[in-house]
Amino acid sequence: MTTHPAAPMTVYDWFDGPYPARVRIAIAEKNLESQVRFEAVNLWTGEHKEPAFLAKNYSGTLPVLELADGTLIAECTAITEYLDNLAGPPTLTGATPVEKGIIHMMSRRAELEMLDAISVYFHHATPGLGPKVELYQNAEWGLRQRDRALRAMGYFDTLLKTRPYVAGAAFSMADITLVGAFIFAAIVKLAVPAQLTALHAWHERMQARPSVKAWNAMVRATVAAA
Ligand code: GTS
Repeated sequence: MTTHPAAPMTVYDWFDGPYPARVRIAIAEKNLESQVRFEAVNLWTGEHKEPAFLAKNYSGTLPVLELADGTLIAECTAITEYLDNLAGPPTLTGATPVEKGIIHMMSRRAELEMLDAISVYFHHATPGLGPKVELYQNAEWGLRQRDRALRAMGYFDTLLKTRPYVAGAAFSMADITLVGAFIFAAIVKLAVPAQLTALHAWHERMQARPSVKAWNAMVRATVAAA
């Protein structure tokens, strides 16, 4: 993904973070690449916990979207909703009331049961981002959340036997959230059991989408250039 220095919106993120990936994929799905520049905030040195960044996002997490007038929007779901309504008809967060409700529910479920659970496992039951950032760790809580994520994989496998996408007939923000969970699972080396064939088949279809391919290519290129 090319970064445009004069673009009207800024995304503060870290190039291979699973949550930042959600917003980068949404930007590509909406063809908004030329409207956005990216500014790196280094998670590994704890830059996201320093006062300058906390002034942009109280929660001290990435990503954050900054609009040309200085408005700040944090939280992947909120950023995706904004971008989806900004450009063309909403394609990621639903057009009708029922679509919006189902997509929000399924995205939240993918978040709570899998992505956030894996994140807690990473921060609590592994070295996480290192001692400078991980000031409190509770390994037992982390391991419980890892098991929660493993259970959720079974749930999403069953669900995807009956529908092509997480929220039903069409690709949506809920699929992007689950892609983020797979990215985090790969980082923490949490294997998705081979017998979950519907989940694996869905993931392969996601990997073929131009938005996800572009993200994978950007990560490979950034790592190679480092
Ligand atoms: N609910 C937030 C959202 O949806 O934006 C969660 C964001 C989040 O946890 N971001 C991670 C973070 O800032 C980035 S990454 O793990 O995907 O790379 N983590 C740093 C920390 O110290 O928690």
